[in-house]
Amino acid sequence: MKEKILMILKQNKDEFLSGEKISDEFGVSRSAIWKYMNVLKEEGYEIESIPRKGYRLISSPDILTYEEIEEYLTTGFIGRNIYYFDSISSTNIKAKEIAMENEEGTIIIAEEQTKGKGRLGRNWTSPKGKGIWMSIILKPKVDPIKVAKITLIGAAAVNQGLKDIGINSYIKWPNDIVIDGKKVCGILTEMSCELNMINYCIMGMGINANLNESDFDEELSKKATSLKSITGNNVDRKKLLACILNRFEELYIPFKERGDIAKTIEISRERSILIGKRVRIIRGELERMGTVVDIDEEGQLIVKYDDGRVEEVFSGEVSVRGMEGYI
Ligand code: BT5
Repeated sequence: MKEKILMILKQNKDEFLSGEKISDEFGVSRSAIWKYMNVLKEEGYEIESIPRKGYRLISSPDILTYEEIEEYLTTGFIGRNIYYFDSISSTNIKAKEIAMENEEGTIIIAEEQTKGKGRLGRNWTSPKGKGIWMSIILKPKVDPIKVAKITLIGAAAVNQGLKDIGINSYIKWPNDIVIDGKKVCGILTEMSCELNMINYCIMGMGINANLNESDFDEELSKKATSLKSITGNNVDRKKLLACILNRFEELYIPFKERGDIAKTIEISRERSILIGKRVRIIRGELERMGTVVDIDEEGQLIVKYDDGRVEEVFSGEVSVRGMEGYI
């Protein structure tokens, strides 16, 4: 009911809605409406109430609930079912817990993660109300070996979503988005599968929207930054989130239906920060130097090693670093 009242307030923004009208529309008492209004106010909605005139929505809080992003969403199924948390250990962990009983496209989103995860057991800094920390539940009927491609689709979607709000970024294959040589987004894809069938796949995205430099410790601030630091302004997290989800669905549907990632590869190449660069490819203890030549049709990185050999690097468990540091 609270969501319905919020919707009608939003639809009539700038106008007063009488308690009677809301009460007739939804068949609840006027005192119940008054209580819902108070709950909304506690959540940060600014609502003016004047006797005999009614209620008027003045402003909405900066939170990433379905009600707040819906107006920007154009998707069919991605982001149409959202679990929203003020604080959580990790959205990927929660997504795994509820993946089996929720449909594809369901999203878990939190204002803060207390145990945000990176790849290979690393941590992900996720302070409250400043980033976009979310996981998407996916159930593609493809061979489990193809799941690494979902990370590439995610990266391309973030790059395009940023472009939609006027921010230029680069893709650092396979899972980072980079601006001014620093990381603004990381992606962690995990899955549960049987021999040749995926039960579910979780794509987690962390986007540093409005973090301040002081949100990163000294070590991290050498390689991480936020959209706010780059643009000098707070970005609209609601709009950005919706743009990313819209772009993700566009790129994911051809993959899900026909295994087609042509558009994703086109974006990955065009916006690649690695092609032409000298890099270190790190696999466990092993480190090799080479130059990135291309990204192939399957989304593999083509590297020419210093000994002259050319190899395809499959995203799996490698880290790619620049000669001196992160890039
Ligand atoms: C990643 O791992 O980049 C994947 C990050 C995925 C985070 C999302 S948030 C929502 C969802 N729920 C989760 O629990 N996780 C996902 P990796 O490539 O391993 O990079 C991790 C490294 O990035 C760390 O070791 C740090 O050096 C650095 N790092 C940590 N927090 C960062 C941040 N907020 N911004 C940029 N770099 C960060």
